[in-house]
Amino acid sequence: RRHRGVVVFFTGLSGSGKSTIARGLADALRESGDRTVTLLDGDVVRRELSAGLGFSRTDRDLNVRRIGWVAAEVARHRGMALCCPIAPYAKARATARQMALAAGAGFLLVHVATPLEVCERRDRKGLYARARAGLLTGMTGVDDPYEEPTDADLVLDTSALTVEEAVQAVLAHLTDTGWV
Ligand code: GGZ
Repeated sequence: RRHRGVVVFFTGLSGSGKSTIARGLADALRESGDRTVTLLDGDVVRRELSAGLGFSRTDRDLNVRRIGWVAAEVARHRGMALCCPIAPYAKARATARQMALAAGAGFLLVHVATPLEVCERRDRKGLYARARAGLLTGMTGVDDPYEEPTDADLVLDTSALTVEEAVQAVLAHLTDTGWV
């Protein structure tokens, strides 16, 4: 049977584990192999699609809208697109969902709800430390908002799950809902 396209949209704080889970999911899906997977990775998107944008609300919304649009185009052609921006604003996430549905595709919002204190303890890039020291302003979760999703299809907390378990949870959900 030919699959319909689907967008898996991960949202959560910096350091919550979105990209790691998305990469693991992409690998798992490519291995089982009956559909094409496009990973719109955060760093690559910021470099290739949203070069020049910063972290104001306007720029974040534009970044998330571009990601949502590209993902919807991928899904329109029956691909699976994985996106992992912070996407802190509910309205921009809703727009991404609408664009996927308008393209005749499915949309799965995965909230990677790792607590701020855990993200902050990881602080792989040192951004939280810089924000706490007042050297960086507008850091999501510190002095910039993150609107908790009320419409998540799946909620994962990577302080309670391994990456592998988180990937399996998304895969199980996709299987249960008929997307893979
Ligand atoms: C949040 C920031 C900021 C600020 C730089 N706030 O952990 P990272 O480093 O690799 O992921 C974060 C990334 C966020 O970019 P997104 O495109 O995902 O954000 S949004 O959806 O809001 O457009 C973080 C880094 O960029 N970063 N400054 N002020 N994260």
